[in-house]
Amino acid sequence: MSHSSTLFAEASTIIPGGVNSPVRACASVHCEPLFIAKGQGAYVTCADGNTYIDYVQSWGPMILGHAHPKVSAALHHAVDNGTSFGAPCEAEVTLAKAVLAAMPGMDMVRMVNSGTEATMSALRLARGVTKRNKFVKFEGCYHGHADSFLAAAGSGVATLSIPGTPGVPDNVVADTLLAPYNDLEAVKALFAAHGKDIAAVFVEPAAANMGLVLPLPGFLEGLRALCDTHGSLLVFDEVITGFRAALGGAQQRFGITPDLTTMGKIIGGGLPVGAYAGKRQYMSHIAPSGGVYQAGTLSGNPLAMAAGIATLQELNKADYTALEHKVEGLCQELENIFASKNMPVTITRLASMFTIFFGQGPIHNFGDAKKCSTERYARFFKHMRAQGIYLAPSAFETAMVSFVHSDDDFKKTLVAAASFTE
Ligand code: KE4
Repeated sequence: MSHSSTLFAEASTIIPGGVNSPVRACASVHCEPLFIAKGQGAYVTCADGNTYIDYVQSWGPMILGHAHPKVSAALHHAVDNGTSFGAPCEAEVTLAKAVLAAMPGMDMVRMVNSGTEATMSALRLARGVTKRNKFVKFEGCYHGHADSFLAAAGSGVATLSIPGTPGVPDNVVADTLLAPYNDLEAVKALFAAHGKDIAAVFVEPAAANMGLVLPLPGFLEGLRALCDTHGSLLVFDEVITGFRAALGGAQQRFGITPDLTTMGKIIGGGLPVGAYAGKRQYMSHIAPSGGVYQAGTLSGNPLAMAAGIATLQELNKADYTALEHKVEGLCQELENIFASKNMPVTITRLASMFTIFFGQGPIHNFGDAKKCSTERYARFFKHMRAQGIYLAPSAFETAMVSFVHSDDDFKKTLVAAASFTE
């Protein structure tokens, strides 16, 4: 029995499902999870000492690769000064400035401890500012596990086919209005029916939790216009795309400025950090400057701030264009491999993110994504893991490439994919 299996058996008796986050359990790909002992650069090593090329990257944060020397050094320095003060510290100002410098459409930012906290708080703020309760989200998008967002959610909710709302009262999701991603007419209909009651439209500007689904031309622009017309706030959930789609996130890449932005993952450099940011006219409503309450014992934690600062310092020097070209080449080679097998595959890509859908495209929304074969993805996942390639254990997630994945890593990935037969 492998050490990972032993650990999983023990974990399963004392941690629900043996994991601290459902999608890690590998249920949808019909295998046990690896327990990871170490990450280094583009690689992770499991408890049994086997090393894998890592395309999960902790679901996004590790864009610099694991244990980046600058991030590790910053943490080593910070930890010797104490781990938490419950009082403001300079590092919070430094990271806030770094985030706002990259996203000039935002005036203020509040640090929290997860993406869930960021979106939950942004929704409360939008409701407090507009004095409206309803909001729009898109089927297959995932904005964390706060009650209001668990309707037709993506990521682990989709992966495990969990009915959207066990434990969430119907009246809570009654204010959650749903539309298919990329369907502007559906959003117009919601505004026609509820316009004066809609506080916000929440959108992943590139949806990465139903697999990677890109916005069609005009979709984001249309949401911006509808929000302007109806006095609703446009909220870009950039927990994944922030500092990934571009240094300034999807809002920089697509040239659309939302009213609020939620972030996480990369800005913590692998430590627990989330954030929500926006124009001063909205953020000034947040306590203690305003009446919309939100708080957190460990918000702005000095260790997490140190990791985030070091990460963003490196990203400000990084060549996003070069990384994008490398990933474009990898995806083109993957398409060629599957075409040579006459295997119907659609690969979506944005910057250093990609998803391999086992089905015919185009993939424009959650319905399209669900038509693809999750069982063939499960077989592909297991095949690749056996070849030393660690992909997301779900067809409804997105592969991530770091700045330290090498051409040799890509070659090994392509060789492994080429030997996949079923
Ligand atoms: P967290 O609460 O997990 O830090 O962030 C929630 C969240 C919010 N918004 C978006 C766009 C997100 O993708 C996420 C979380 N992403 C998933 C992976 N797609 C987290 C992985 C997990 O649940 O274990």
